[in-house]
Amino acid sequence: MAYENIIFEVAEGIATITFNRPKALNALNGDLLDEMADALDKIEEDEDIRVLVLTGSGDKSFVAGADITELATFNPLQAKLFARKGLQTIGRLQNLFIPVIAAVNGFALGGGSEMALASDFIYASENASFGLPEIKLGIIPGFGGTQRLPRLIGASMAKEMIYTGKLITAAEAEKIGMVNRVLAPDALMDETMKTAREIAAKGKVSLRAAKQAINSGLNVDINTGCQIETDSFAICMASVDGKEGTRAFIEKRKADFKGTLKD
Ligand code: DAK
Repeated sequence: MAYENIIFEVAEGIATITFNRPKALNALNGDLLDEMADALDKIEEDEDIRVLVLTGSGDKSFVAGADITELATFNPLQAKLFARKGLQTIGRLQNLFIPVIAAVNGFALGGGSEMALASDFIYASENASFGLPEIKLGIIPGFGGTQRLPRLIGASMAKEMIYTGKLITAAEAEKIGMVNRVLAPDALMDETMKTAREIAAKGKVSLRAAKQAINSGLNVDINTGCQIETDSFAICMASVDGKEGTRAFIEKRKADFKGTLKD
């Protein structure tokens, strides 16, 4: 599939999807979601890809939400199809085997904030802003924002943001634990890639196990969560990477993780 609404690149085991509709501040339309689904298929099929980075083209916007111009044209069936596409794509991001980092370089509004929230963590440039402004359009978030935001920053903070639709700055987002780091705009991608490379050097099986244990554990009681962790730990110990990591420590050398899920 040829991409017109995203740029998909892979280098050093790191895939990057750049939302690329700068004239509409990278708003999410149906075609973009189709292209993203195709790129996620490629990522899932490629054993060598260890980390996914999401960002927006230009310096003004990550994603300014769902494409309101397109939304306004939908009949109920089209609205349902769009909602299904978006939910599937965002669900796939959250459950992708590899870690996903959102490098937010400007507006992350509505579906854009929701896309970032489905990533494993967020780095933001100083000029980034976040918000779920759907209430101003007479609707509510539909790509999981009412669920993921309260889990991340607490119900009170999330309710204030969702009920008012107000935007918050990157600094405020960092203060409430929505973003991990705030960086100068020209340092955002360098620092994101630095972290992506650091993660990419780890074992793919253990990264997957850690992501699965954390994500699944957040939705269950702590005893069940610890059981999930135990099962995931056992899988790591049986893996090539688990054996290599412990052997490398004993032999006082750097571990050479193969990153394969096949063994
Ligand atoms: N959609 C389409 N075009 C957009 C857009 C958007 N979300 N945001 C910006 N643009 C376009 C503008 O129309 C403008 O186009 P031209 O007029 O140049 O043709 C261009 O991008 C530049 O925008 P502005 O001229 O407005 O730039 P400013 O710097 O003045 O303002 C802004 C930037 C981001 C504050 C402003 O553009 C803005 O408020 N944009 C809308 C943000 C917003 O409300 N986002 C939330 C969208 S609703 C669902 C699932 C999900 C959703 C719904 C349902 N289900 C599962 C059912 C999601 C809903 C949303 O995300």
